[in-house]
Amino acid sequence: SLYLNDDLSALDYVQLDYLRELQLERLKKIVRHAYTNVTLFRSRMDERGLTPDCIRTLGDLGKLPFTVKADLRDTYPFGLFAVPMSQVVRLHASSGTTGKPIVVGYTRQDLDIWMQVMKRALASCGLTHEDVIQVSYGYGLFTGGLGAHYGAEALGATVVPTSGGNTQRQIMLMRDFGTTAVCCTPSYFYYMVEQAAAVGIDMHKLPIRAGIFGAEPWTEEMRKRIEHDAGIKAYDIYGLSEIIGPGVAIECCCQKGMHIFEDHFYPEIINPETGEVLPDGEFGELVLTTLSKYAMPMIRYRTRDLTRIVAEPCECGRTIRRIERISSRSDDMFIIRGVNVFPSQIETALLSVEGTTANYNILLTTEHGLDNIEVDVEVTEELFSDKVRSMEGLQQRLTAAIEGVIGLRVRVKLVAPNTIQRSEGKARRVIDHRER
Ligand code: ADP
Ligand code: K
Ligand code: ZN
Repeated sequence: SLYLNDDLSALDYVQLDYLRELQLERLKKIVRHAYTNVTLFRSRMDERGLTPDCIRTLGDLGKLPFTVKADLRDTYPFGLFAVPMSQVVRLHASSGTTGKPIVVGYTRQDLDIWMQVMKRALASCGLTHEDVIQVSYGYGLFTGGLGAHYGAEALGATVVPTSGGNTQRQIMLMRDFGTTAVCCTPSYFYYMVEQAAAVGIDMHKLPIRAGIFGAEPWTEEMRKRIEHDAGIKAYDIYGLSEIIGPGVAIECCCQKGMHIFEDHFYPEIINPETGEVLPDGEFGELVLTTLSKYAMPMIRYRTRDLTRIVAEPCECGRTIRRIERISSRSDDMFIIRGVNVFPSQIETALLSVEGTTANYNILLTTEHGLDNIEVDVEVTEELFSDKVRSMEGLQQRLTAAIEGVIGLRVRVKLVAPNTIQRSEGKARRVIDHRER
């Protein structure tokens, strides 16, 4: 059966010539599927005089046009779906810039593939059906919770679907159920460790031995700290809703880069300025093509995530290539507690409120191990010299406006006119003082 006794992980070790053949076969099929069923793909290929028959080698992929995040917004909600809604069995959504989220859909078979890659992902960091896996990613429209959940179940592990939040309860269940692995964002786990310590629980003394951490950028220093403070192995997992969700790539026990499940997600690295495809080993923007996802195929999707492909064989013996830890994104989006925030969202919100100027800074800090946003906003001269009460009213309106758009708690500080630094070129609105 798919669930327990098969060895899907064998695909991680396939002969490279077989893998390339499989990828090419799948690529041809998915390009034809996308061309036939998605107006955007067809019109862009037609414009360039391309047909699905132009794909004869894996290298021919480079001829195809890119897909970008704006394409998902512009076709909101279902414009990129390539099957009738009757075949779509699940929807997920992630945050977008204009209040409209990015929507993704899955067929039954797409969900099976997602489950398989998540199962392979968990197995690659040494988890088995003996493990008790606590899923503390949010369950819901966000892909993290359900993605990890089904993979862990397919592995045969005992799944504890706590979702995010209610940290003291998370810690109690972790102890009482004998949780051996946790899936969540690295920053949330860091907070859990702190909260555990605050109530006198030493994670070193609990059965927990692994963390599967992703959905936000984090550093090697953060890994070391988590591993030291909790006595676990902390593994980096990568994914994005547009491609499938978590389980696109993950570290093996060597913890030297993330193996990408390239039998399903074909990676390219491009120069983000020119779009030129770069050879393995060179640093640039990760571009992914889904080779086997049918509800919403993604052809050459520009992730805006910056990394490089590591083609050298890994000590673990897996033949599928690796990508390096995602060091940054190619645009100025920032992520707070696992939620994507764009400076433009904050600007739109604060400028919709009267009494402010367009001079503002977004200050990112760490307080008690959690990310915090402070928005410093200059107010007009008249208002600043006005009564305290109207200042308070303004601050509340601003806070509500910004929180309404980004869905996160924010501290708004009204500052005196002419105190925020002006820019002579590009404004640097985001000041990131977080401990990372
Ligand atoms: P949302 O857009 O709502 O945050 P996604 O899960 O689709 O939901 O976000 C995917 C993005 O999260 C990726 O494109 C990447 O920028 C970031 N991300 C996910 N995993 C990692 C990771 N392990 N390291 C760094 N960034 C990550
Ligand atoms: K079990
Ligand atoms: Zn490896």
